[in-house]
Amino acid sequence: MLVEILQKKYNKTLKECSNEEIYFGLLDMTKDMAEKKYKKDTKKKIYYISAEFLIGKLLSNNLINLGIYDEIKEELEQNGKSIAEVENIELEPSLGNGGLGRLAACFLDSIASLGLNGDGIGLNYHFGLFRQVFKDCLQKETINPWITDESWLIKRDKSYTVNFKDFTVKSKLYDIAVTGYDNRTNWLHLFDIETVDESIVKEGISFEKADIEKNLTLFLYPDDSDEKGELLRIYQQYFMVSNAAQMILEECILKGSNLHDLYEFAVIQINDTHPTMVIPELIRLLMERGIEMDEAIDIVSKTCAYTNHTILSEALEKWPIKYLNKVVPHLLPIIEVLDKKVREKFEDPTVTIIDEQERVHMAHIDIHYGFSVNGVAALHTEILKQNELNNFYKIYPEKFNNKTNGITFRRWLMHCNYPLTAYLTDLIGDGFKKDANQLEKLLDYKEDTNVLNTLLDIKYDNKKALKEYLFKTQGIEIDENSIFDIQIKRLHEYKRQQMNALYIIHKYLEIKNGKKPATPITLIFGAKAAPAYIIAKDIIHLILCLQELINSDKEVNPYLKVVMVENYNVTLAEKLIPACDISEQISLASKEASGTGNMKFMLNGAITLGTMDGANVEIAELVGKDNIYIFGESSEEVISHYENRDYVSKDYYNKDEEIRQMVDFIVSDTLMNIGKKENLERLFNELINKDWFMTLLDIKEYIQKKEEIIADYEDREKWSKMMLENISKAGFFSSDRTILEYNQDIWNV
Ligand code: 26Q
Repeated sequence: MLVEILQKKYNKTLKECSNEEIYFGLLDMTKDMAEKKYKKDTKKKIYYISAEFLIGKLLSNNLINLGIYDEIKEELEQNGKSIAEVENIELEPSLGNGGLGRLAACFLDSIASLGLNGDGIGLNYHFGLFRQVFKDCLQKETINPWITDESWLIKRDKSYTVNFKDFTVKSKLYDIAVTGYDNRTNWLHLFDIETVDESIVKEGISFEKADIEKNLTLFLYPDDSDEKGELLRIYQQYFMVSNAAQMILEECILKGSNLHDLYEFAVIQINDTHPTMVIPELIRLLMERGIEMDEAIDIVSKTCAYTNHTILSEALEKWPIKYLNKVVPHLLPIIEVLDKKVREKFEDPTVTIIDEQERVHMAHIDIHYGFSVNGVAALHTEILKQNELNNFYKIYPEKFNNKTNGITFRRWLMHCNYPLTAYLTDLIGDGFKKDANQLEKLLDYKEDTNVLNTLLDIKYDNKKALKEYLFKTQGIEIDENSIFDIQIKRLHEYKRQQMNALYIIHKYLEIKNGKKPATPITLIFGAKAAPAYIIAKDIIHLILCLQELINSDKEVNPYLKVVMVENYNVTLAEKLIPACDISEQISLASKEASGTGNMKFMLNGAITLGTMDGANVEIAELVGKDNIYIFGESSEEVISHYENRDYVSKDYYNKDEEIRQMVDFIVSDTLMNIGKKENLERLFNELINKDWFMTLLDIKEYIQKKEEIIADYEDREKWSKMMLENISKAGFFSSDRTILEYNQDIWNV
């Protein structure tokens, strides 16, 4: 079929076509096949509204889900082509920051793969998140265009009118097919406006913020509470939810809803508070269509469910009324009524919608006017219930539920780790591809030396593949015979990349003093920092300085190597994760809601070095303490430090010689000669005077545990058994399981 398409499109044979031509041929073919798998809407449908969908490249995943990957791979090989090279042509849409956006993408895959009728609704950001480049050991941001003339986007003949205070815009809908694994096709609906003007972007990523009609869907906002341009963020959010609300009502009416029964036709999952304005917007639209306000509120409350992804209070959205009035004044009368009703019913001043500082608490709208509130890992949900949202839990215990996150095994095993998938299939059959729990069959082989050695061989091959890829794409050289220790995730102080950096200093000093590790260690980082997050950027600076120092020191570089990959994204994750030995999950306990990278690493046979935080807790329960390396203070202890304000980083610095040595190294001449005084000093001062995320609290135990895991790496048999246990137990973290739970407890479609 591909041959015919290429013949028609380019008048060439497969052999004669360039990789680019083959890519566009496959794109046509796949889009067509996916569209044919579309099935008519069922009575009730899921609408997953999210400001972010970090979908990654789509070609291979679509081929896998359509069941033709092997066939195409072979056909290409027979004609002297490589599917990997064809895949390289595709640009990655960076329509997400990190975990939350990637989760939304995994969920869409699972919803379709389980045959559920459910669409995603979001925005078509032209440049997505910024592209990261390193210069002088600093992060710089540039644009990241991903939309080409021919792409996965299907332009629809659908448009809605969205009214803002000073003007009106007409939307334009683009769809991307979401084709399930051997199952139906759903849609990801991305709204846009035609007047967006890409040419207004000047140096880097700066642009004129005022002209909304030209910039509304230019960029995705970085996950940063300091970031200015909050007005634009409100414009984006309202544009997204107004389109969503209009589309949902239209579809439900078409299916026979009289709107009084909306919740029998639609369930709306609100992904964090970014789409929260859908609640007042739906109420407004129902009232416009003749429904009394009280009933409209009731209908919407039975339709909307909310997922919380964070316990960092600074990341909870609170929009000043003043701002909302500038953008969407027509929502304020509704929000005021919602607030008034809360005040009538409850005396507690902490649960109001509007606070004394005239700010609207978006999460409070979701909790009062949605029927479900869920956290994303067992520990996270407990902390919401007992701490952060305790006052709400006391009012609505029945609304709270946990849905531990998951990942799609189609992308994070079958696609990214073809050799492991093939081997597993040989051993245990391919039942695990639809029923992830069948990975446990692998446990039958835990004493089988042959199997254990093959797992090590596959890992080694993946390490070699990563080495080649990094050399080709970034000019970085690494040693496949070293231990690959990887920390890849957004840069944030709570995730504590700075703690890992202090470990590097510790190791560097040890090697300088003549103590050499048995096996060389390669520490790999990947992380973007929000452009306005100063300390996060300083941490990148520190890591890049250490990279330069160590990699050019002949005494040290045979034993230690530091690599920070540029522009970490889904595509890079797919190469890094299968090659990883040690998975760094070292957030300050209680701060990482779940984490999903931790699950991807485990599934690919990496061993976790982590704190008892987020889903690490559940990983530890599943694999048992012999198959994971846990350190650090517990979430209860950490929470009590915050409550009592009794953590003083300076005390740890003063009391401990070893800590002092590591921290002082940040501002040593050695490092200042490479890096910038201003950045290094600022980071140094932050660590000894603030250290809000308690790096120095856990650093000693971290180093100890890391030395233990590195020592255990030498025992290849023990290590391979741990790998096998981790892979076997990863089934629980399939997003198919997560989605089945959402459907059973929340959606009921
Ligand atoms: C808010 C206001 C203004 C601008 C940006 C934002 C913003 C954007 C993105 C706030 C937060 C985010 C992203 C949050 C996120 O990715 N959270 C992660 O969600 C994952 C999926 O549930 C969890 O696994 C992670 O633990 C959590 O950090």
